Amino acid sequence: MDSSDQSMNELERSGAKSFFETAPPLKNSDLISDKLKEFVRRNSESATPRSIVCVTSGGTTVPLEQRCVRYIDNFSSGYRGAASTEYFVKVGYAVIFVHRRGSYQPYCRYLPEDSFLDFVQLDEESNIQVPEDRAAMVKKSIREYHKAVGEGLLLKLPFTTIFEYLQILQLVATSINCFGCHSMFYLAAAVSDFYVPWESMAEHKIQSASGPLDMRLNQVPKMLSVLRKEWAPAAFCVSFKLETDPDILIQKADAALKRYGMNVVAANLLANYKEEVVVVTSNGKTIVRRNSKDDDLEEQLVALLSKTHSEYIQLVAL
Ligand code: 9Z3
Repeated sequence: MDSSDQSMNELERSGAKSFFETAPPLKNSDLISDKLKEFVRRNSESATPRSIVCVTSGGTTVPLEQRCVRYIDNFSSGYRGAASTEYFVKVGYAVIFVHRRGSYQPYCRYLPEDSFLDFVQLDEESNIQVPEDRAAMVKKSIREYHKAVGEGLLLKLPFTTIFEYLQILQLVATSINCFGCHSMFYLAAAVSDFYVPWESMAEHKIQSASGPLDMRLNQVPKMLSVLRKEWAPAAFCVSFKLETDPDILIQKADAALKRYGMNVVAANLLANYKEEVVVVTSNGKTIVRRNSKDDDLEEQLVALLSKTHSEYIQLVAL
């Protein structure tokens, strides 16, 4: 490691430290820790050694006021994270689904686009019925969701702001550190790069009578480095890189792979992210394409990643 790497580490470490020191304290942090402890206990006691994955999903917000009326948001519906969660459970992972409140949820991805009222009706005695053409799908969702939760394979933790997201990610990372190389981070959430520090944020609603709004945003510390180096050094880490310019996508993904020590960077373009993701590793690049409009690209992506993760576990065990 040369001295510029070392000073970079120091900068990242101190940036992360001051971010957490000045962030508003996470509400329910004791409850979240208890849930994590129980989830980890259940999955580390299971007869067959289980791998665990933290899937992050949806966009983080950046509040502009402490009593927040306005905020900056990041693009992400949470569909990718919700779909991937289902496929991770299917291939045998226990999943901690860290998601934006109100975003897509696993096992009911037809909501919120369609109202749940479209899936139920009342018969003459006012009993709830599911229309025949929807019954098979609803039954499958109920069965799979309750099976995942009942078997202790799914824990859902919601966030809204960048402050909540990073504090929850830290709690998750330190809680599952005991899984070592059997843990994976699948960071599909769209995370703000800029934010207003809590102490310099207006308390009350910013008034328009004061004229045009002039504000300076600080850079969010690069937490991928901290995750990799401090919170979960043995984990298999997959981050996503989203760009709009095809000419810089792969170059940025390569840079993220090296700079943050990721095992995989899944690179996608806003224009076609549902159809194509380039999986970038130090061994090369693989393009994952959706087979048809009725398929989820996430099924193939999760299959490829769980295979690459197994190879990583074998390598570490040598
Ligand atoms: C992604 O690139 C995801 O694939 C999408 C999924 C957000 C495009 P949807 O939730 O969309 O299915 O609607 N996520 C990562 C985006 C991101 O913020 N990456 C950072 C970056 O590109 C690195 S952490 O710099």
